[in-house]
Amino acid sequence: MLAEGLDAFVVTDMKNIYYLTGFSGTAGMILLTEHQDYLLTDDRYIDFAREVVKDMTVISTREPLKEIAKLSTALTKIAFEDSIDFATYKALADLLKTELIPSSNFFMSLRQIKDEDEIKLIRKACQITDQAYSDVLKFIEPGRTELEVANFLDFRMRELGASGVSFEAIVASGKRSALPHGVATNKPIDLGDVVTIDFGCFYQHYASDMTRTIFVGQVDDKMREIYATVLAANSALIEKAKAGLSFADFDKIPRDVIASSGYGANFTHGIGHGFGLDIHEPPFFNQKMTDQLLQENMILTDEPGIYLSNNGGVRIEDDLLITKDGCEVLTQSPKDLIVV
Ligand SMILES: [Mn+2]
Repeated sequence: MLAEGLDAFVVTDMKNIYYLTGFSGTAGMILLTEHQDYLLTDDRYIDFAREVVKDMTVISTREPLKEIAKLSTALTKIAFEDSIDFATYKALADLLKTELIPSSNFFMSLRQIKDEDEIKLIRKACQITDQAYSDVLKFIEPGRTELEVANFLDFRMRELGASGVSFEAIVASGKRSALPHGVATNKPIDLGDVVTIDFGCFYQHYASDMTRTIFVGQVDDKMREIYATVLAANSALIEKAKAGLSFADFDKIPRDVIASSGYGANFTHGIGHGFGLDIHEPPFFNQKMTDQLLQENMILTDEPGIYLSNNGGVRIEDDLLITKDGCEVLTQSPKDLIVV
């Protein structure tokens, strides 16, 4: 903050507040200043806040913005997170009457690099995801609906220690698998369907995110070819990902594999993303990002896909921990073509 010339920072994103303090209520704000930091929350959370937040002054209030205005009267350059809604911004501007500096990624840039404890929790979230996937393979059969499969995964991951899903599970069967984000519906899975399953959990606040594509009863040659291409793209990135690789190459390496097989136009989304406390966090990737480099202890998804509206789609997604010399694949579920 000093380096950026800031007197104070108003933190409103609950994930950032958790990251800074370990406080995980649904309401709270933080005011950071040079000599003292404040966590403002209301009576519902005050005991919990006092228990977990030892290095900030914890204040109970139902009007945190007014409190922040009182605490920062002598300060002039106050940053705020530009993700706040307009009403909050307007109230803040009216109360503070000073220079407000919008900030996009101040804390997110810290969150991109995971520490040892965070890696442990994400590793565990991935293990739960792997186990639930292994179990759901025995559950999937013709006649089960996509929603039943999604609910099975949700319940199973909670049984294994997850606090919930990290996002609404995608279970897309038959031609619906060509929808990259086909959230589960009441459609029954049919014999001969391809089924794309993209899901994950939160374990002690940290996410996992995995996709596997399987086949029910049979698989035709076209889908076999597509599957092999997507798997080759996923594997090519695992082979090359390491600290120092450019963001541009992170996208280019797997995308080239798919393009050289003639399906470039059918890979319609980004190659991957960071995740942690949020299921989608920076970094994101494109081929213009030649001067940004992977760093040790980033955790990134590797999720190439090919989608053909008349046949169906295939996506394979793993979670990679970037290391000095390579990467560790945190999701360990098998990727051989599976027909259940
Ligand atoms: Mn993902």
